[in-house]
Amino acid sequence: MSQYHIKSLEEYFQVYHKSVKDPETFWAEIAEEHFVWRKPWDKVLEWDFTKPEVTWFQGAQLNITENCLDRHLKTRPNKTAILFEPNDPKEEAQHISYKQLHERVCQYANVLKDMGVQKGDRVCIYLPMIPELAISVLACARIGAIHSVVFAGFSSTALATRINDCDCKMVITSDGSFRGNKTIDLKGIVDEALQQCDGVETVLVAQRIHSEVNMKKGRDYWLHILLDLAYKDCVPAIMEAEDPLFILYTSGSTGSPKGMVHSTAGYMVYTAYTFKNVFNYEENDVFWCTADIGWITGHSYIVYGPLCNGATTVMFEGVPTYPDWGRFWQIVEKHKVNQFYTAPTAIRALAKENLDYVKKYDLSSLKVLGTVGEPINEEAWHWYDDHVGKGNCPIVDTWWQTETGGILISPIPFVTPTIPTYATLPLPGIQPCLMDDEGNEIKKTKAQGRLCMKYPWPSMARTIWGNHERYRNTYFSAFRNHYFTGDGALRDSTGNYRITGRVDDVIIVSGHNLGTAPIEDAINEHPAVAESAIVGFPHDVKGTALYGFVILKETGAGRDQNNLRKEINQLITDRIGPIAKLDKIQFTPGLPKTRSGKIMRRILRKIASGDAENLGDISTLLNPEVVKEIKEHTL
Ligand code: 7RM
Repeated sequence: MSQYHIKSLEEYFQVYHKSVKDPETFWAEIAEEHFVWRKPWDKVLEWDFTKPEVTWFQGAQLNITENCLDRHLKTRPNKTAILFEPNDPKEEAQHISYKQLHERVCQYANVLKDMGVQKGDRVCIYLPMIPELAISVLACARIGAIHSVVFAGFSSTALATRINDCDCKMVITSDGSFRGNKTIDLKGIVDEALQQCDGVETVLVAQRIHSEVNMKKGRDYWLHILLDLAYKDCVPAIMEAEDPLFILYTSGSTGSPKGMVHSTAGYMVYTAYTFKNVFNYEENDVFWCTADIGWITGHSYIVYGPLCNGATTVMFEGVPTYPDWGRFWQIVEKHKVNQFYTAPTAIRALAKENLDYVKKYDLSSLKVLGTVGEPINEEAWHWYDDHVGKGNCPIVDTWWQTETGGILISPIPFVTPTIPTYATLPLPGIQPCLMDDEGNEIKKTKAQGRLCMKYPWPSMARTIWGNHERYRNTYFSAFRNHYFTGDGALRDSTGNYRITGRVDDVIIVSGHNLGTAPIEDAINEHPAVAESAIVGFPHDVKGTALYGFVILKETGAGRDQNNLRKEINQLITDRIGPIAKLDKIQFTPGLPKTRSGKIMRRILRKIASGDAENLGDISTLLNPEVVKEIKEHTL
C-alpha cells in the first residue's frame, strides 16, 4: 500500500526515504492504486541524463481524460468539476459538473475529429479563461492530439512563431475576450498571425463577446454551431505512456521560445499526486489557482491535477483589479474557496492597496495558501499570512518550472514547518542538490549553490519540440549527469531550500557575489516601498555596481527623494552590509514584467548600463509603456 496523502512529518520522512531508496516501487504503487490504465507498464523507469532520455511507465496504455472524467462518473457525477467565475461579477457563475464536463469534452472531441484532427496532430489553443479553454485542452487529449496553448495576451507575432514552430494545423480561438472593463479582439490577432502561418487549415471560433468578426470561408467555423451537431459520446484514444500530451512554450534567456514537450503517463501521475499533497485537497474543497491556463501552472493545477483528483477547480476569467481591488477576496467569499494559489507579484500589488479591500470579505473558508513564480519576499509573505490567512493557513511556497511539469520543492501543509521565503523540502521522489562553481556537488547541508536534480521524476519535460540538442545543451550540459534548473538556492542546516532566483540574477560587486532577492527584500522592508528590482551596471572600480529601480507606495509619493535614498541604503547596510548599497536609485511608477509576472531584468540591465537603444523584442511584455518612462528618467 502506498501512502498517497501524507499527513505527518514522520510520514513524510518515511515516504521520502522510500521514494529515494526505491523510486520505481514507490511510483509504481502510486500509479497502480490511483489511476485507470488500459494496459500496465513493462518498465517503470528508464533513464540516461547524458543523452538525455527518460521514460516512465514504458509500455503502459491509457487516456488521461478517462482519469480526469470518466472514472468520476460513477462516484461524483454531479459534483462541480469546473466552477467558472466570469470577468463581470454581475454575470452568473457556471457550475459544470463532472457529467456535464464529460459530455462537453466528448462532443468537442468529435468536432475536432470531424474537422480532420488526428492523433499526434498539433492544435494551437489561443483562448481567454473561459470553460472552452479547459474543454479544448481535454478534447485534444481525448483524441490524442497534442495541444499547444498560447496565452491569449501574446501578440500576433508571438502567436505566429509558436504556431509555426510545431506546425499546428488548427487554431482554436474566440471572437474576443473580456479583461476588466476592456474587450480584446482575439480573432483579429489570430487573423494577423495566420498571414504568416501556411500550415493552419482550420480555425474554430468560440463565441464570448458577440462582436463582429471576419470569418474566412473554408477556414473559420463557429464552434457553437459545430458542437450542436456533434455526438455526446467519444471513445478515448488509447495512448502510449510516453506519447506527448502537450507542448508549452517558455521563453529562454536567449533565442526563440522553447516548446517543452510533456508526456502522458508520467505527467498525469506526478501532477495528480502533488496536487493532492501540496494543497491538502479533500473531497468537498473548492480549489482556486489564479494563474491562466496559458501557463504551466494552469495546465497542471487548474486542469489536470485537480480533475484527476475529482476536485472542484475555479476558473476565473477576470483580473484582480476589476471592478476593484477586492475582487479576489469577493470570489473567495462567494465560492467559499478552501485553497488559494497565486503569484508573489499579485500579492505585492494587492498589499499596496487599502486593507479594507481584504477586511470587507469573509475569508474563513481558506485552509491553504500557495505562491509560485518567483521568490516571495519576506514582507509579502507576512502580509499574505497575516491578512489573508489570518495566521491560520499554511503558506506553500511552491518551487517548480515549465520544464518540471509539476511542483518539486514545497512544504506539505500541516506537515512541513513553513519558513518565510523558503520553499522548504523536496517532495517525495525529488532529489535536488547544490553544485559549486567547479561543477561538484556540495555535500555540506548548510550551503549555497546552483540548484540541480540528480534523478528523474515522472513529469519532467522529455525534449524541446524539434530540437533535442537544445534540450540537452540547456539543461544537461552544465553539470554532468544532472538536470540544471538555472536557479540558485540556499540550503539551511536542516535541509530546507530557499530559492534565490535565476543564477543570471547574481551580481558580482567588487568580487562579492550578491543575489538580487535578499537586497530587494531589504529595500521592500522600507514602509514607503511597494516593489523594487536591482541590476548591475559597469563601474570603474567595483567592476559592477548596483542600480535600483523602486516603486513607491502612495505614502512615499510626497517624500524627499534623497532622504528616501539614504534610508533605503541604510536598510541594506543593516540587513546585508555596506557592500550591497546601491549606487543609483531611480523611482519609477512600474517595472517591466513578463505576462506571467516575472520582472524582465534583461531590459533593466540594458537601461542601467546606458544601452537603452538595443532592448530587443519587448512586445511580449505586460506593460511595454513603462519602458519608455524608465528610459526617460534614467540616472
Ligand atoms: C511554475 C513557473 C520557472 C522559474 C524558476 C524560478 C522561478 C518559480 C518559484 C520561483 C522562487 C518559487 N514556471 N520560480 N517558483 N522562484 N520561488 N516558489 O513559474 O517556467 O514560468 O518559471 O520561476 O526562477 O526557474 S516558469
